[in-house]
Amino acid sequence: MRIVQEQWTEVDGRPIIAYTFTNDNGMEVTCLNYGCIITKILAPDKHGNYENVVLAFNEFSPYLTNSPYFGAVIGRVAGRIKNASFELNGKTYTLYKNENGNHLHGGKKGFHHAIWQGAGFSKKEEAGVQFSYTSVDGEEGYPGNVDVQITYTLNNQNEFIISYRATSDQDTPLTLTNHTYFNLSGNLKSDILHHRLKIKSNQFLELDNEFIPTGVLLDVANTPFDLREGKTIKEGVEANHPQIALVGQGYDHPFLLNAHHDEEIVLFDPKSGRTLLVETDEPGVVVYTGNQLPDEIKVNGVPSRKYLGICLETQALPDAVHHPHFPSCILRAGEVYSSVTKYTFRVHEEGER
Ligand code: G6D
Repeated sequence: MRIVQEQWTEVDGRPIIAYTFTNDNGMEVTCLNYGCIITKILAPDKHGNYENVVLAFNEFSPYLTNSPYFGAVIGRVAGRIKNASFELNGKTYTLYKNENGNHLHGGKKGFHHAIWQGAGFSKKEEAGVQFSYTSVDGEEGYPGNVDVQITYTLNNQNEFIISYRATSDQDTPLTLTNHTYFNLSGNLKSDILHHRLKIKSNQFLELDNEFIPTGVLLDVANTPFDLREGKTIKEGVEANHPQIALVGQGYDHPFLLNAHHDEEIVLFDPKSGRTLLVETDEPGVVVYTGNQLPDEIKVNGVPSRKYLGICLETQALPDAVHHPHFPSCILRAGEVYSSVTKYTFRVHEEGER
């Protein structure tokens, strides 16, 4: 296992460092201490070609001003919070309104825009980096001083593991995730429409016209959201269903997982043979098929477009602060938030297990 770090630039006089760790098979991950952003995951195809399978910019500045959260950690709360406010312990908190009067993805200076303290490590069988950040009381309107550690680890089994840990000195909502867009074709040779997605989920959340959960859990059966046997993204996004149409002919929906660390999410690209297995202890996963990817930006030099990447945001359910029947997203003062999501990269022939 190897790790190297290099300074890319400075922001507000603070160094922006890229950490690149490589395993003994040749799989490589690069990430930044800015937003814990993942800029590269080199994974093999069925011919042993290592290519980048994530959407990223090939320079730093767009991450400051114009990124659809490429590769970034999201927090304090991933997803939307209706009316950018919530009540906790009898007090009403007002958050930064960054979308239609609602709060999205941690607000204006969410965790994706924070500069984290990084500490790289390399052992015989694994290498990675631990990022740390303190979100101070009142940041973006949230209560409590929250200490967060996020550890990225790559091992020799081609597993990339993200471990999240946080504590707070006051009760506060906390829903962390990673917003990487995957495209298993390799170096963006194609979009994701022919990727197959399989998810062990019997229910998904109905969204309103601001893409916020209504609180209704819908059964997936007989809908394009039934991914239990796997579907191509094309089959799903072209389906005639009001919830697919609502978000711009795609998925942008939270699924409630009925399995954990049990091959619950599988993304497969038949052409390259790449398979991504995502396993998590989080209650849900938001599947976003890049329906709103802007046309005016370039991604690794390739013009951005709809369906160029898919996000699999393992997390608590969005707007849980307003839905007591959702799993709670409240981190109690003095308790520990702990979560692990593992991404395993394999190679299969079409139809192979
Ligand atoms: C859009 O609705 C989607 C979000 O789910 C996504 O995270 C964002 O674009 C990047 O707002």
